[in-house]
Amino acid sequence: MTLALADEVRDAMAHGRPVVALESTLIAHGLPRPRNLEVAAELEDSVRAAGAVPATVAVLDGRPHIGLDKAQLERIATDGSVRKLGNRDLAPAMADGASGATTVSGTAFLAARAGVRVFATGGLGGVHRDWTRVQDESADLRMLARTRITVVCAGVKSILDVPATLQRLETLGVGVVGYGTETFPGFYLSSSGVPVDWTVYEPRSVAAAMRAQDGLGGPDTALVVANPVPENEQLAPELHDRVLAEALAACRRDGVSGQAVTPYLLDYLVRHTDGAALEANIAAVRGNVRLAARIAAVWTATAH
Ligand code: PSU
Ligand code: MN
Repeated sequence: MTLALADEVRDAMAHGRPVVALESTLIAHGLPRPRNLEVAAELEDSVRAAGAVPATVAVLDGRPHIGLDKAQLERIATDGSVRKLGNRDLAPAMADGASGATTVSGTAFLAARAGVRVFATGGLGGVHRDWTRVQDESADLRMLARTRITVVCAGVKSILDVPATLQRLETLGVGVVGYGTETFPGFYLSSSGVPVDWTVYEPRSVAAAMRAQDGLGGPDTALVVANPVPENEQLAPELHDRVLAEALAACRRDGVSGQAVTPYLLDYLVRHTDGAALEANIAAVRGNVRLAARIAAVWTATAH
């Protein structure tokens, strides 16, 4: 079999128990060491505490893994040679025997292949600011347009052009629901200020939308559950806006492009906010993982 499923994950799926896929690029390339390994382990624990099984997704020595053991998770978090793998990188990485952390696009694809329906991350990739000059749009969007998976996130990263990204999601036919909010979250910020068309307040409402999606059939598109970071844990908005402007200028000045852009900007924000951006990012991911576990629990209890 091409995919290596952890025993625990295989077992849970065979018995209809909840599984939550977790993305690994945020661990390997989004959070600084050594905090990243602590967070990775904490996220897995919180999925377990909620009665679900965590399945962190990554490619190890050319083999896609759905669920990692402790040593494998440690490798993703600490080995500096671990690559960043979007969906398009999976085949070359496999052929090359390479190891890499998967982005939202890579994770969504592999998780769906393995039959995992619920997935948690921090913030989605999207359309970058300055898109009229540089055509940088994350592969996350296109993958979400062709994968039936429910992604719990704190919106899209605020380093992006948020209205343009939401417009793209609409064009691509990807469903977006705010969780307990009428505005789309802003990743580090509780709100991006942009309204959402749909708001849900309970995990069972998300599961109901998933069931409706299955009932309809039709295109395999994702359902984005946009869950804001709590206001008391967000990055102070003025600080966010000021440092982000500096970060974008520095990124342009340094000529950073392609896959390196997102990690560069996230790192800049952490270093120039005295770690406050890191705390907000972790708080957002934590909340998403907890919510994803609750959604997965209702989903397995009521579906099929
Ligand atoms: N969420 C975070 N930190 C991250 C990411 C998400 O809190 O680093 C990652 C995800 O893997 C997402 C990627 O898919 O950033 C987007 O990268 P790009 O813009 O290069 O597509
Ligand atoms: Mn990009």
